[in-house]
Parts: sequence; structure tokens; C-alpha cells
Amino acid sequence: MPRTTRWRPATGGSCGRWAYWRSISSPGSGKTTLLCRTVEALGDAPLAVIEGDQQTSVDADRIRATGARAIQINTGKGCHLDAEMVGRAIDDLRPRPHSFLFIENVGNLVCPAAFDLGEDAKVAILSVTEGEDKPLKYPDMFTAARLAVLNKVDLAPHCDADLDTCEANLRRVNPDIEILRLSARTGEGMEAWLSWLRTRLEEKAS
Ligand SMILES: Nc1nc2c(ncn2[C@@H]2O[C@H](COP(=O)(O)OP(=O)(O)OP(=O)(O)O)[C@@H](O)[C@H]2O)c(=O)[nH]1
Ligand SMILES: [Mg+2]
Repeated sequence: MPRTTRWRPATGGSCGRWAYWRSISSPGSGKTTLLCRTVEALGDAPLAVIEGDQQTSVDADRIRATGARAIQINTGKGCHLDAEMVGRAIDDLRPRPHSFLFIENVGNLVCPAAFDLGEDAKVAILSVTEGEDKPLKYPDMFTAARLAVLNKVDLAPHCDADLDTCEANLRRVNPDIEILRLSARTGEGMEAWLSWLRTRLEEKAS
């Protein structure tokens, strides 16, 4: 399937029926932790999650443990999800209209940026422990993203992370990027993240 193909579901709708976000980041930056916290905080809001990893169903199991519906895709030797894999998962999940649909891509800062999965927005999760130079070294991931979440801010004092420099580097590669500082561990910044999500869903519904 060509990189730019926009998949359309066989279930009759269009991708416009759901607010559809995809998280992209390095392994271990906190994607699943943030998703679990998000699912719990959204309460009864209709949502579904697609998890991508090379092997195991660990992440989908973590999401299901919160009570949310989740499907795990294993990519084997592949380093990213593609539209066909996501299309099959959506056909199985059948997300409700006007619901949240979250996709966690395979963790790496290179391949996932190049593939259009039909999402409304890509959200780059960057752990502050990774170093503030990552946006400059791996710009494609951050130029593709609408929002960057600087996660693990609770650890910033322990690893000399310079959050202002990190934000400046994000804006050097993507002047339009929105940025949120967050800790999925302590909950700091969660309200701003949830507000961002709800606003996007309202925009989609209007
Ligand atoms: N201190 C701290 N730890 C965090 C935070 N968010 C996640 N973690 C920890 O970081 C580790 C990796 O988190 P995951 O949520 O599994 O990361 P991931 O990005 O989903 O990882 P992959 O799916 O393997 O790419 C776990 O030990 C989490 O508890 C945070 O905000 N602060
Ligand atoms: Mg994960």
C-alpha cells in the first residue's frame, strides 16, 4: 500500500466519524501509561484503542485492564503500523460515532512519521529523559505532529532536563507545533491534555 493512501473503513463510515489520534514516540516514552491515565480520566466517554508493537499483547492488556476496548496489532519485523492493519482493527472494533479512537504506534522515532493512517492528528510523546536534542536529530517525527507531549516532567530535576531548550528545539523544526508538559505518573498537566482532546472532539462534531 502506498505511503500516502488514506484508508477508508469497510463499515460504511468515513474517518470523519471519530476523533482519531495517533501517538508516536520512542519506546518507553510513556505512551501506554498516558493512554491508561487518559482512558480512566475520560470515564464513560466512548473510546477505543489500537495498540501496535512488534510482539506481545502487553499494551492492549494494560488498556483492557482499565475497562476500555483495545486491539493489539503485532507487526513482527515491521517497525510501524500501516493503513491496512489499522483498517482491519477498526473494522473489528467498530468505534461508535463521535467517539475517541487512539492508536499507539510501534515505538521508534523514524518510521511511523512517514505513514498516513488517516488520523486527525499525530501526537508525539517525548520523554524529558531522552534529551532535548531529539527534535533536531529526528525532525520528521516532530514536523508531522500537531502536538508534542513532554512527558515525565517529574523526572526533569533528576536528569538535568532543560524543558525550555526542548520546547525551543521543537519549534525550530515545527513552528506550529502545540506543546504540553505532562507527567503521566503524577498527573501534572493531565487537565490540559484532556481539555485538548475534548476540544478536538467538539471541533470534529461541529
Ligand atoms: N516517572 C515517570 N515514569 C513514567 C511516566 N510515564 C511513564 N512512565 C514509566 O515509563 C515506563 C515506560 O512506560 P510505557 O507507558 O510502557 O511506555 P511506552 O511508550 O508505551 O513504551 P513502548 O510501548 O514499549 O514503546 C514505565 O515504567 C512507566 O511507568 C511519567 O510521567 N513519569
Ligand atoms: Mg506502549
